[in-house]
Amino acid sequence: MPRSKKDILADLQKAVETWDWKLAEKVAHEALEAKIAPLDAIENGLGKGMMTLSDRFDRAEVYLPQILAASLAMEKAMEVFKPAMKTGEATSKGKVVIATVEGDIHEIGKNVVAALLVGSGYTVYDLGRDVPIEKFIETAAENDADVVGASALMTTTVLGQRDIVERLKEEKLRAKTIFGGAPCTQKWVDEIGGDAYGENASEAIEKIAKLIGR
Ligand code: B12
Repeated sequence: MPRSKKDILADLQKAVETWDWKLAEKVAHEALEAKIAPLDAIENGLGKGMMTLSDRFDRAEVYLPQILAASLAMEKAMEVFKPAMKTGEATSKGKVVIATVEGDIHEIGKNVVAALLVGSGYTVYDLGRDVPIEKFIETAAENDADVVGASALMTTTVLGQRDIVERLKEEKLRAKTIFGGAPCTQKWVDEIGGDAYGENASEAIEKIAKLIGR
């Protein structure tokens, strides 16, 4: 008997929480067979697992090796979902450059946002993690990007987001900006003159749609 969507999502969450990449891969395939939308599975299964694990890490109940193993489980499952996320839409909803700023190797949240953007029909230039500010600017200029998004997970690297706003202005590029990551807040984005703040991936998608306005 096929399992319910609720059970499958719960198992995706569990696979990340228990850093079990074999389970993550297996249940990701099961989710596709059960016709669960990849975006749903990523946000409400895998993503939830990473969020609860983050909280446990903050309470020192788990440590970096477990977090690393959980990231791997998440990545393995994302690989399974990726081919199913090609939208097939003839026209792109807009061009978005996204990456994690220089000095910062955290990429799980950025990957979730990028995956949701691809799945929602945007053309995404995902530059990866630990990306120099100039690379954001160059890519935005070369592709006439509509939006530049940057993730920063540390109080030290969040400053890179401010540099992006400044450099885009200096180069007179038309791209709007959106920022996210643990130390980033609406207040910070207002302070640096950014255009939007995304607390989570769904909010990121919503706000990017507004920024592009088509
Ligand atoms: C996973 C993790 C790691 C993994 C990263 C694996 C990977 N491939 O990404 C590993 C183990 C490698 C790691 C390493 C380190 N980490 Co770490 N890590 C975390 C942890 C536990 C969870 C982050 C995460 O993935 N969350 C799950 C995702 C889904 O959530 P998210 O990232 O917040 O993303 C969501 C939103 O923020 C938003 N969002 C994210 N990006 C963007 C971008 C845009 C444009 C938008 C709109 C929205 C958006 O949408 C996402 C989806 O909902 C956090 C704790 C925390 N509370 O965040 C610490 C944390 C970020 N790490 C921390 C530290 C200190 C480090 C290390 C320096 C540790 C060390 N001593 O070596 C190194 C970093 C080295 C470096 N130069 O970068 C600190 C940072 C403290 C600070 N100074 O600010 C934290 C806060 C832990 C802590 N409480 O101390 N880490």
